[in-house]
Amino acid sequence: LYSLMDSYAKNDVLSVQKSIVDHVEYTLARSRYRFDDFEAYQATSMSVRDRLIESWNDTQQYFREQDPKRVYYLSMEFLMGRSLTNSLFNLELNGTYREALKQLGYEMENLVEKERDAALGNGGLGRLAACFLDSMASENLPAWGYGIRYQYGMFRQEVIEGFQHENPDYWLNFGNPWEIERPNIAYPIKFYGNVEILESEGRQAFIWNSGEEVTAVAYDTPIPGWNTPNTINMRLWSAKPSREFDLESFNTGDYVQAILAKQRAETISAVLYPDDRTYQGKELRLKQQFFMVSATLQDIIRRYLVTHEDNFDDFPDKVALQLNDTHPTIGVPELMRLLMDEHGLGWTKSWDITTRVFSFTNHTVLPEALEKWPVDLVENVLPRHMQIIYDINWRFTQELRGIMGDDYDTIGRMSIIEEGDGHKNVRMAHLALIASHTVNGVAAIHSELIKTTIFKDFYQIMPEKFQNKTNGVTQRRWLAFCNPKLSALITETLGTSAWIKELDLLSDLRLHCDDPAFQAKWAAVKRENKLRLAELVKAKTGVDVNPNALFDIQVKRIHEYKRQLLNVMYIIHRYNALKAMTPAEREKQVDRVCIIGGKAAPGYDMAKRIIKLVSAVGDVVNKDPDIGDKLKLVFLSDYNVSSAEIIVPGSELSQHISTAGTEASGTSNMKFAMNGCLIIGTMDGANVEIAEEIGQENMFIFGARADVVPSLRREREFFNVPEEFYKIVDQIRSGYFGWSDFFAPVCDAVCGAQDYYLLANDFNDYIRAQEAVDENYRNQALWTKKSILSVAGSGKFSSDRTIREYAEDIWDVKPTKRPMPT
Ligand code: DL6
Repeated sequence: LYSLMDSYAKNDVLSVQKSIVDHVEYTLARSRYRFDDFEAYQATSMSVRDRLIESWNDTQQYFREQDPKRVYYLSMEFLMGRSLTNSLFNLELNGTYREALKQLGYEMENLVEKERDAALGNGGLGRLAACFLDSMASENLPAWGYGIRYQYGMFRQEVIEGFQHENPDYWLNFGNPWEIERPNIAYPIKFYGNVEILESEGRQAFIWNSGEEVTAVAYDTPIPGWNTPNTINMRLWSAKPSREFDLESFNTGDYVQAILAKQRAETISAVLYPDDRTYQGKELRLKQQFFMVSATLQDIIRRYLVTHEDNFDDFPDKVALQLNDTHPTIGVPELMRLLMDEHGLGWTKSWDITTRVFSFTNHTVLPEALEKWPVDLVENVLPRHMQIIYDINWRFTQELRGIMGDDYDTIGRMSIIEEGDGHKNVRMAHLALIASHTVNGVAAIHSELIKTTIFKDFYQIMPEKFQNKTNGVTQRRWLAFCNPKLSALITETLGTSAWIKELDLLSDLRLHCDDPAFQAKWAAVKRENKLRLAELVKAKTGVDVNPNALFDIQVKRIHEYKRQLLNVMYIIHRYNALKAMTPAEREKQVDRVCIIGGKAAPGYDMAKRIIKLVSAVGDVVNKDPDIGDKLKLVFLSDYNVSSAEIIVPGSELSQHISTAGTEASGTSNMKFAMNGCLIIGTMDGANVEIAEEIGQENMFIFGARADVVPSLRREREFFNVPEEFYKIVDQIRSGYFGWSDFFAPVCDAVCGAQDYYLLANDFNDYIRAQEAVDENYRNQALWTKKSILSVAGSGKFSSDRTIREYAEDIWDVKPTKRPMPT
């Protein structure tokens, strides 16, 4: 068999050209003599996909033969971005395809722009899942990602006169060349109905008579690793009408109603919920979650049984299931149901299996983001699952009584069922915690915080479950391919490109940080990347920015806790200070271009007002003739993976300024540091570990530390708030930037007891840190040195390292690399 594994698809320029042109002619049915850039993109992608499919098939075949323990990453979000350049990079075929296309009369750059981002995620959590897939493939893990193939991904943001508009992202409009539909891999997914209990021979059987049934159909996307023949799989489920179901309505003559009911099935995988901040209790969202996990578990069990007949004894030794936050947690009662009701196992055995396969990652300590589903809703949509959840809870609370006796307060706090105001809720985090063998936070500080806040009671009785797994990002996408110039300089300097796999090797750059010749090359690369970013700013906003200015960036979802407002208030402070100077004094100041970008959840009123404020302040500052190039502020709309690939390499200062204790980790901080951008930030999330790795002296750290934040909130009267803070609030309130009524709630939110995120408290220290930024920037040699040291210190933040830790400490899965084709 392995002799056949030699690639059928040849990778020389001529063969690549032939495969592209064949796809133009036979797949797209266009003329090989005349096809446009979009068609060229499609054909090129399909040609690349052919190569991926071969290695995908061979990898899966190898996994089947070796039968190692496998890990499945269950996530409601995968924020993949574009695939063409990433795949070519990982296959190391970039040069060949570029040349092949050039000879055909096409430029790779133009084709790349034709690809729509696959934006099946909100932000950090979804992008982390995408980085993890890349690392799992590159680390040769027998791993798959499972999720939903939303027809509408994250909305496209348009900002018109400062107001956010959400446009649907129908990314599949012109097809998606990267996916492979598998109509033969389909599972029935049931909802609603009732549960019948049949008694026979002293045993109870539970029959779930569903009230609605849809079919989950698999779509596979091959995920190539770097410098390995392994290609793993991302399997996304799409909802289709079930074939058997509802035949009756057809037969009773209500033909049109029956068709409409079938169409409704497709809405389950229609749209990604664009809010990563609050749980909303929407029935459709619960159906989406169940749809994803039910299809996934049926698929995993089916594959397992192919080699293990009807014996589940080895299941926990062959399967690890990672819950990406609580979103897939309904998988816990679903696995119990499948094992007990469909495969005839008893409760004890099923629970033993369940608790040995699941592990759970928490991504937030914000209480409003913790999912709680109303019991009534779960009972209605998933009646059998509600019974199982009650059973799990009953057994768990009995255990607690054994441990803590009649301490009903604690037992009530820990129960899966929250009772109150006549409403009952299912606390999904508690269910996930109870059923998982491990729970982890995503940065050291966050993993400690969950032990003392949201999961305190659980930590007291099951401390052994708690771990930390500091996030990481893939250096393939976030350095090697998004910043080719820096990447080339690093490889030239280190004398090896091995850092693309072993990111710790970057530490050797420290040896060169004081070398003026190296610094000059480094600075030249940054300047080129800044020019690219300046072009993007011009194209998106019409504003010309001075490439000699310091490029200062804050791009991320708009949230009060991330404190974009603090940034804007500082910009107003800077503007006021410049205005108060004489022209001669002004001339001496560092020029700044401030770029803010990010999407607000459509229902998040305050976030939308903050976007408007950014744009209103920008309008005043950018048009002020006294200010000129000294200060610019732009809001960059529709921040997404592809724009980040230009923004990150081109930035010099990036802001990660959440109130300490609120940002679980952050991952863009890692991307910026890896691209030689200095960080201004609080001691929050992964900033703490970034400071350990690259040195606090190479960052601009400010603000209250997490341990004092709770007491600061209680003791506001002792705040040392600069008078200027309230002057700026009044300046906004009084209409200096227009829209005074509209901005009133924004102003109220940072005054007195309302200032939950402590902007007033941190303002002075933030100004101090910003002044240090200017001072450092004036000394370009010092700045460049710090930029080099940032990159040198970012080795820890490779998602390869994170994934190795998950594999060893949580999943117990081993690399399974297929033999290199000869
Ligand atoms: O772990 C990935 C990412 C962290 O880096 C961010 O700090 C955190 O805010 C984000 N969390 C979410 C919220 N999701 N939920 N639930 O996206 O996760």
